Amino acid sequence: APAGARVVSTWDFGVGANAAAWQVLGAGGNALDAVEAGARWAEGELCNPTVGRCGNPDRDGVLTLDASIMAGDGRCGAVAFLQDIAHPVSVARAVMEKTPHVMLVGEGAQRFAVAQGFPRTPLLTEQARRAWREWRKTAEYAPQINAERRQRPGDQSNHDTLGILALDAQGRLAGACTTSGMAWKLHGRVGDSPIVGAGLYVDDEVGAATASGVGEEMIRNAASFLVVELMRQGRSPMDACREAIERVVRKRPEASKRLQVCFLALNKRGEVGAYALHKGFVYAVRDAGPGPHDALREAAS
Ligand code: SD4
Repeated sequence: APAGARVVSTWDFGVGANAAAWQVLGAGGNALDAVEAGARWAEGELCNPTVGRCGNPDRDGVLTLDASIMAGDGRCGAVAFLQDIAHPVSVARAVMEKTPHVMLVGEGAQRFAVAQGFPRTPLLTEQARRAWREWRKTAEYAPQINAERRQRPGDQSNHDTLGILALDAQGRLAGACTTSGMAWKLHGRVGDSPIVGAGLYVDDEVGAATASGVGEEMIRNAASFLVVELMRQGRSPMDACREAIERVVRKRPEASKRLQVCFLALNKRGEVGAYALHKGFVYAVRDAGPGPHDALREAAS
C-alpha cells in the first residue's frame, strides 16, 4: 500500500468507514473517492441511529439527513434536510461536481438527487419509529453527553456523526461528514455537518478537520475552519482541537457542561489529533503501518 496515505474517522464505527476508505487509498486511489466510500459505508452498511438510513427522526417523526464533502483544493458540496435518499454524501458530491452551487436543501436537494439517478426510498426504520414513539411520551429534547449508550435500542444519545478525513499518497486531502443530525430536533433544523467550515473543513496547504456533537456549538464557532486555521498558525492537530474546544467553552461556559463537542484533525503531514469537551470520544486511524487496523484511540478531553 502507498506510504503516507492515512484515513481517520470519528467514533467506533470509524473502523468500518476507514476499512471502506482504505480499499480506495490502499490501491493508490485519491482522498476524495476514499472519504466518499467511507461515508457511504456508514450511510448504507451500518445501521446506526445517527447516520443514514437507520437514523432517528426529528420531533415530527421525519428522518432528515445532512452531509458534506470537501477536497483540499477548495471544491465542496453539501446537502441538508434531505429526505428519502440513502446516500446524502454522494448527492453532496454531485452538487459539488455537477452544479455551480455548494449546497442544496430539502425538496430541491431531493429533486436534484432523483434527477441524478439516486433512488427515492422511504428510510425510517421500524426501530427508529419505535424509538420516536417512546420519546414522544416525554417529548423532551435533552441530548446526552454519553456516547457509550449509543447502540442500545430506544437510545437517546446523539453524538455519532461520521466525520472522515483522508490524506492520499499524492498528498491530497479530503473530508466528508454525514449524519441524521440530533434526534428529536425541530423539523427543519440543520446542524453543522453539512456546513462547510462548521462540521468539516479541508485545505491542502494545511490540513483537515471535522466535528461531532451538538452542531449548534460548531456553527457558532465556525469550528472546523477554526481548527484548520489554528493548524495554519503552527498548532499540532491535537493542540488546534483543544484550543477550539476552549473557544466553545469560553463562549458558552454553562451550556458546555451539558453538551458534547468533539474535534478530529489531520494535517498535511499525516499527523492526527483529537480533543473533546467531555470524555468518551473515540476515533479510528488507518494507514499502511503494521499496527492493528481496528485500533481505536480515545481523545483527550
Ligand atoms: C449535528 N453534529 O447534527 C451533528 C450531530 C452529531 O450524531 O454529531 N450527531 O449537530
